[in-house]
Amino acid sequence: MRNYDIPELRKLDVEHHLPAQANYGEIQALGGSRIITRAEGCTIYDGDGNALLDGMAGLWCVNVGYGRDELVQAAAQQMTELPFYNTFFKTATPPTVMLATKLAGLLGGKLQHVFFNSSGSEANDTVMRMVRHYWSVQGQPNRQIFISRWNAYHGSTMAGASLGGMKHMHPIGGLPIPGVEHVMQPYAFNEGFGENEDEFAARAAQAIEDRIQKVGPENVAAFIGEVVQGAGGVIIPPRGYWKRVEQICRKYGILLVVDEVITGFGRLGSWFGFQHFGIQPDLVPMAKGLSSGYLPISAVGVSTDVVKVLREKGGEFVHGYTYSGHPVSAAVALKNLEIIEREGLVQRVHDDVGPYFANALKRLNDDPLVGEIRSLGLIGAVEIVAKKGTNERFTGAEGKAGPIVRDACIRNGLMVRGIRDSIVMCPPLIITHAEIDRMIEIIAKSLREVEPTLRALKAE
Ligand code: PXG
Repeated sequence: MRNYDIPELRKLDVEHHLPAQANYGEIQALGGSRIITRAEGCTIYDGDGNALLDGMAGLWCVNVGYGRDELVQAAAQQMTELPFYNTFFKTATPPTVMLATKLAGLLGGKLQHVFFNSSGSEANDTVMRMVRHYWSVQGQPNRQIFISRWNAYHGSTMAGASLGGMKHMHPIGGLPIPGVEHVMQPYAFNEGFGENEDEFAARAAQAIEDRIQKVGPENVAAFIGEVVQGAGGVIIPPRGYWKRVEQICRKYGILLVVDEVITGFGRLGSWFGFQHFGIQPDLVPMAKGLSSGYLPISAVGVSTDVVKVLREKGGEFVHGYTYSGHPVSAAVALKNLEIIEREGLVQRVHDDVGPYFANALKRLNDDPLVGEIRSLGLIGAVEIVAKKGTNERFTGAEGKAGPIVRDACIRNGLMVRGIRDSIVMCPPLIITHAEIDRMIEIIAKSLREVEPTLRALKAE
C-alpha cells in the first residue's frame, strides 16, 4: 500500500484539477476533494483512513467488486503482447473481435453486431450518428428526431447531454442540439402518484405516441430510453410500459434504442434489462459493467436489420474513435464477463441478493421520512418525504433532502448517491447479505439523525 501526503494532494486538487460535474467554487471552499486511495471487495478507503461500504459500485459500474487480480493480469498480459492497435485501417485485434462475439451471444436475437467506444456518452454519440445515417441512406434524411424523456441520462457529450433530459445540464453548452424531443418520464412517485399502475403506464407511453404524431412520424428516427433511469433517481417504469413503447416504435417504424449503460451486465438480475422487460431493441448502448469500470470501454449492440442497410447502402461509416475496440480494455472486459459467468453473478442477483435487498429495504418502510422504497435486482431508491403517506417534499428545501441524507450516510460509513429528494443504491453484484444489512442499518440511522435538520429546513 502506498503512502500519500493527503493534505498536499487535496491542496493540489484545488490548484490544478477540475473534477467532473462539480461546482469549482464549492470544491475550493471545501479545500479539495475526498481522496480515495484504495478499495477491496465492496469497500472503498479514503486517504484519511475512513472505510466506506460502496453502495454505488463506484459510479454504477464496479459489478464484480474491487481487487480482482484476474483483471489486472488480463490487462498486463494484453499490454505486454499488444498494448494498442486501432480498428480504422481494416484492422482489428483478437480481444476486440472476441469481445464483439461474446456480446453478440449475450445480447441474442438480432443484436449480432457491436461497435466499440470508450464511454457511455461516446456510445450514444455513435447511436445518434448511426441511426441518422441509417435513415439517410434509405432516402429518408428527414428522419432526424430522437424522442427521449425528461430526466433521462444519456451522457455528457453534446449528443449525450442533448439526448438526456436533465434540464439543468442543457444551458451548459447551449443544448439540446436540434432534433431531440423530450416527453414525460414514467416516474410514478412524482408524475403518477396514486394513479393506477396500468393507467399510468398507458399515459406515459401515450406521451411518446402523441409526440410522434405532433412532429410527424416521417421525421422521427428513434426513441431512446434507459431501461431503468439511473442518474434520474432509479426510476423503475410501471408494468407494461416497455411493451407499449416497443409497440409504438413498431407501429411507426421507428428504431428503439435501449440504453443499458447502467442496467447491463446483471444489474437487474438479467444480462440486459431489455431481456427482463421482454422487449427487442434495435440498438443497445452499454458501458460501465462491461469492464466493471476497471478500464474505460463501451459498446453499441446493433441489429442485423440495421447492419444489412449499412452494408448494402451505407458506404463508409465515417465515425470512430482512436480507442474504438482498445485491445487492453477489450481483454479486461472479456475477463470480467468470464468472472460474471463463472461466479453466476447474474443468477445470484436474480435469485438471491436481489430479493434479499428488496426485503432488507422494507425495514425502512416505517421510517416517517420514507415515502417509497423501490428496487429491481441490485438497484434501488428511497424517496424522502415531509409527510408520510404523501409525496410532499420539504417545502423551501425541495431537492435537498437526498444530498443531506447522503452526507449523513457517508459520515456513517456508506457511500450512496443523493438525487433530489431520494437516495439511490447500486452496489457491486458480489455484495453479501451482511453488507446489505449494514447498508440498510446505516441508512436507517442516518435518516433518524437528519430528521431534525430536514424539519428545520421546512421552517426556513
Ligand atoms: N447512459 C447512461 C444510462 C448512464 O447512466 C451514460 C450513458 C454516459 O456514460 P459515460 O461513461 O459517458 O459517463 C451514463 C453515465 C450520476 C452519474 O450522477 C451517472 C452517470 C455518469 C456520471 C454520473 O449518477 N451515468
